[in-house]
Amino acid sequence: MNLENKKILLIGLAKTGISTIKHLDKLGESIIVNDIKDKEKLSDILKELENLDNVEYILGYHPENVDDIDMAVVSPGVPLDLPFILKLKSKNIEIIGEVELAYRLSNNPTFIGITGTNGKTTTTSLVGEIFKKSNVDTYIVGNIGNPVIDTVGVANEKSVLVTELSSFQLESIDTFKPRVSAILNFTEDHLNRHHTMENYIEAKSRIFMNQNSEDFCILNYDDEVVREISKDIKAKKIFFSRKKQLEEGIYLNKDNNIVIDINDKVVLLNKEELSLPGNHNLENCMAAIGISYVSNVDIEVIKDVLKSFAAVEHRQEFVKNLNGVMFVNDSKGTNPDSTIKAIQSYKRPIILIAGGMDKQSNFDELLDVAKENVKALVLLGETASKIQTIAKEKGFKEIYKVKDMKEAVSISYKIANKEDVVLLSPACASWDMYKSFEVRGNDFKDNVHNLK
Ligand code: UMA
Repeated sequence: MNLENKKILLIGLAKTGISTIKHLDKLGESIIVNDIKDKEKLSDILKELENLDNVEYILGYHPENVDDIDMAVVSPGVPLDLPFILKLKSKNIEIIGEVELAYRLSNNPTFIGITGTNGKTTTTSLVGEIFKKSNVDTYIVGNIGNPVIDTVGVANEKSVLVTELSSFQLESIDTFKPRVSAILNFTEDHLNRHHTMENYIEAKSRIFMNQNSEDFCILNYDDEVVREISKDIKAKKIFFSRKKQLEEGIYLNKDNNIVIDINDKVVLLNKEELSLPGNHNLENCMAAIGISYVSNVDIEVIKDVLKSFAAVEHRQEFVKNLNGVMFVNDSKGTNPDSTIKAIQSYKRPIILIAGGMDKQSNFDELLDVAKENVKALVLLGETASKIQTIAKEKGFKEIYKVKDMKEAVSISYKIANKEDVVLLSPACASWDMYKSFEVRGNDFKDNVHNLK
């Protein structure tokens, strides 16, 4: 990719922006950096970048004048329908995301792309672990929290980049072509950004748009939308199912053994041998099996990892058992469906700490499921009142609205009996109260550890 003499506008100065600027600066490019946040709010980041030469900043607003820009690189969190982005588009200025930029600048590593509403992080971590255990030069990158551009100049044609891809990141790819892609599931999420479910599905479907018959796409047969969009896929399709014995693909047989039936028939292991609990994790494991199998990974390595893999931080993470009360951190549960899956993983009574930034999600189904075994709701953040109103309509009696995590944890512990689970699974993004879901999860864990 030739960036010579191009004036590049980089939008968003957080994780993605910082990594991108550092890389472009190393290449000697001149960059204009723009963020809606002002100088004061970004002071720590600006300090970190103060030694860079070719950077000009426009901070506190998005610019009106975009005349001398040749190309724009957007961070995932920046909506593509902002008026100033539309203006760039109308002037035919190329707009790409960091994933696309990293792909173009990379030295031909094998890209694996994983998307879906829920399970992305777990599947990405599982696949990463499988490749690492196979002694492959592996990088676990993308939405999981590691910008892909950090691998440019380090990864080579022997490396594998296991890339978690959000709808936000996929919206701004153009030529990105993974060797193996995977689509796990679709449920409602990010409607405040994509406006309709159709737009959300369309954004995620971009993962396979550049793939051809040499590539692979691993797909969840049990998800109706995934089945529907699979009609447009040119890559070799490998379906997995935990509900149906497929003619070809990966499935569960009547003895609960996971079977790979692609070229040969391999009975891999029993469902009970998987280290991760719950049906949703069974699906994540099946996706990871599909990705690894078509990448020619040794079956024994796949098996070993699936038997021993420990949960990902902030994803149904066991925190502490205090006097028989189990505390679980699922701060990565940032949409109702993800929280439903967490609730369904426990047979014991649950005290659910939920609420956060309003993404215009619908909480009806979550609260219907919650009636089974959630005995109390502890609500915080922007959506607390909205969830409370629906919960009352559905007959919930024990509802507590709290101001912060400290109060949420202390009330939960006060009302918990032995054998209860106190589960933080907010069903909402964290950005109304925290910088990220990780900071929210850590706040929960700190407060749990401080309980007497
Ligand atoms: N900004 C603007 N104008 C806007 C919106 C944002 O200037 O209209 C600025 C903000 O002021 C801020 C910067 O953009 O300074 C933030 O950029 P960003 O939101 O893209 O944040 P990054 O730190 O770069 O993190 C992004 C992903 N964030 C989002 O998609 C919101 C991270 O995913 C990802 O880990 C990281 O890149 C590295 O690839 C997080 C996430 O929450 C985990 N993802 C969503 C999810 O999983 O549900 C999609």
